[in-house]
Amino acid sequence: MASAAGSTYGYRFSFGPWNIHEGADPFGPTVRPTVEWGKKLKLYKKLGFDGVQFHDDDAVREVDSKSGKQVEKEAAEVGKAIRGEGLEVEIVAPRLWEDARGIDGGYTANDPKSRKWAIERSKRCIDIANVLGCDLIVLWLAREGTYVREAKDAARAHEYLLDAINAMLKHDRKIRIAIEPKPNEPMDHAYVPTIGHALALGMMSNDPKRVGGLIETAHALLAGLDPSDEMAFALAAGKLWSVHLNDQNGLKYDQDKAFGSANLRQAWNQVRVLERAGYAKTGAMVGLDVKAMRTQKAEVATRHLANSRRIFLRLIEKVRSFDKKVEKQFVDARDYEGLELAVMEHLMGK
Ligand code: 3MF
Ligand code: MG
Repeated sequence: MASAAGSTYGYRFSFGPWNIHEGADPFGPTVRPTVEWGKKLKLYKKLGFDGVQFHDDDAVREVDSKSGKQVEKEAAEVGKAIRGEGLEVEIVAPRLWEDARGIDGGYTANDPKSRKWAIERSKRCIDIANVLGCDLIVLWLAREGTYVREAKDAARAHEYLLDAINAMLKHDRKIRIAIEPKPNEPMDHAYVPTIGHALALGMMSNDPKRVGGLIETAHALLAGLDPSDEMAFALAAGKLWSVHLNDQNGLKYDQDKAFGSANLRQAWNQVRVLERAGYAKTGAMVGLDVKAMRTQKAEVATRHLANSRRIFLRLIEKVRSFDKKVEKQFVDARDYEGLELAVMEHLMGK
């Protein structure tokens, strides 16, 4: 059975420091003490993880108010601590949505000063990634959308997004950008809701080779789409550069539940698609973006991470042990009812 110490079948896992959190929600305050970064860092290997996902300001606090030199100095210290743990930085993402200048979106804000700030901040993010030895920038376009359609010129907004992407690609000739689509929340409608939108935008950029995607399970489900098909689309284009595996119970707020906990069959299909495409061999990591339940006590508030990883590895075993001959027979006979039952029996442990 897969455990933290057991085989990972060639897969490597990552999570972000925000995935160990104080349990606040929109209706109540924090319920667990803050775990300081140094302690979180020590938990990575213990929980079976190899990679750290960062926002720029997870790595360097108050990045806007510091000089470029200071930012790089602090990033270098963080990088050293990470390497000291035998870990690597998988991604760095500019966190534009917590700053007052990003209220109306950063890249697509109507105020040109905000747009300029967003691009400058994204360049700082790239500088931080460079110091951390990471070439992958993730863009979750949180507030790049509208509550009210008439509030922005949507066609123009896509040009602004391209301006920002092109400025980032120009700032550093080696970095790659993975767009993380999400259809809504915090906005009523976001401009890049699916991987199709993300990759199309990348193709319109000045260097399409360096723009790809990160697919989060919950985000695909919120768009009413099947996460495994979203992943397959990106994989077919050679553009699935990371994933945020988690789960989501229907069309409601973004839940970030433990992977497979709400939709086991869909989780199996995501794992199947990754496995069949040789995702592990591409060098990309299996990122998780999961939240602990608010009810969870502090001492067990990392279980959601270990559990998601375990469910992923158990599903790898299930994918590998599914009888390919039986599968082929049902497919050849076009007996998809038979195929479905075979899958269900397999998942139920027959
Ligand atoms: C929001 C998300 C984000 C991104 C993160 C990294 C806070 O729904 O999924 O998590 O994953 O910002 O890009
Ligand atoms: Mg995410």
